[in-house]
Amino acid sequence: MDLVDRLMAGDARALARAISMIEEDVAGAVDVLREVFPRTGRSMVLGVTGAPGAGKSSLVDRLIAHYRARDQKIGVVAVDPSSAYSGGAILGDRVRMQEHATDPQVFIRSMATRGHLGGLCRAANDAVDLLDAAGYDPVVIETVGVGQDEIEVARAADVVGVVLVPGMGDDIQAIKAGILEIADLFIINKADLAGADRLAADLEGMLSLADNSIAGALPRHRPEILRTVAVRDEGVAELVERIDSFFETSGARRAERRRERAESRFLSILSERLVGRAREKALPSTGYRKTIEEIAERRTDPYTAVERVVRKLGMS
Ligand SMILES: Nc1nc2c(ncn2[C@@H]2O[C@H](COP(=O)(O)OP(=O)(O)OP(=O)(O)O)[C@@H](O)[C@H]2O)c(=O)[nH]1
Ligand SMILES: [Mg+2]
Repeated sequence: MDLVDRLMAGDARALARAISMIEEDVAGAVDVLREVFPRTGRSMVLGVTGAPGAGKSSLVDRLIAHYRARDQKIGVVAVDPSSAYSGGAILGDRVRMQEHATDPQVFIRSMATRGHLGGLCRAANDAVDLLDAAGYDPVVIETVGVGQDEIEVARAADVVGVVLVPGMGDDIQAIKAGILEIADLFIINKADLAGADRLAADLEGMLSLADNSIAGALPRHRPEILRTVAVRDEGVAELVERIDSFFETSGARRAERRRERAESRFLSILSERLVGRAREKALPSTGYRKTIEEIAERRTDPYTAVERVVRKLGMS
């Protein structure tokens, strides 16, 4: 059997191998994706994002237990965009979710990148497709909230849970506008710590303001606020219930999101390819460095430099 057949038959090693191929961007990775693609779009994709240390992995660990109790096969992709800068990988997650490491119905994978963030975003989307094709449902994407990147990754999800922690003072101010737009559920984790009530109240206030200012194509669903204590499994059963009901009732929004996702995937692959071709064809590495130098020294403006490349490609 070839890799794709094995993957779709539920062989976890084949799945792991395929994800590595995507991560390493090796030849053949695209063929794998092309082949699995018609078998994707069936799983519920759940995004879990929040600040470093908010308890995302602990929460996901509990979610795994709940979905397993319902006999669902669950896949987790943990993405850490910040590790792109340090070049490190995510070590904690393996440990945090170790309890499930031997369960063949649970697949956990951490992803980091050696290249650029756009690449990580694409790889994460592709990994979700592979897990979906392999029959994992739900597929969870855990991303660390460090900036715009996790918002991009979370966009790949059907349901997005934003994890917050009480007692961080100006936490609310730190919530970026983009997060507000993508959040379907706010999860106040570590609700055992002081300040959960205040955080909930602040959040309510912020959502009321946002109700009046965010205009969307569809009537805006007001995100619910839930409380959990992941380490004690408190509030997690309710969270699973809210996720289910959100998924069931958000068909129109989900369809819209899937279209947005299709568009952003298409455009990002297109631009990656076009830039790649441009550099290959019109800017051999010496030419590339020379161009950057010229712009840096302000001998050429960036628009003219790009125009030169476009002309050279016969595209203008
Ligand atoms: N008091 C308390 N501690 C918690 C709770 N949930 C998680 N923790 C602790 O918070 C710490 C961070 O938990 P993680 O699950 O690793 O958090 P994370 O958001 O995945 O962290 P990163 O992936 O590093 O961003 C751990 O020491 C957990 O034991 C909770 O509900 N209450
Ligand atoms: Mg984590």
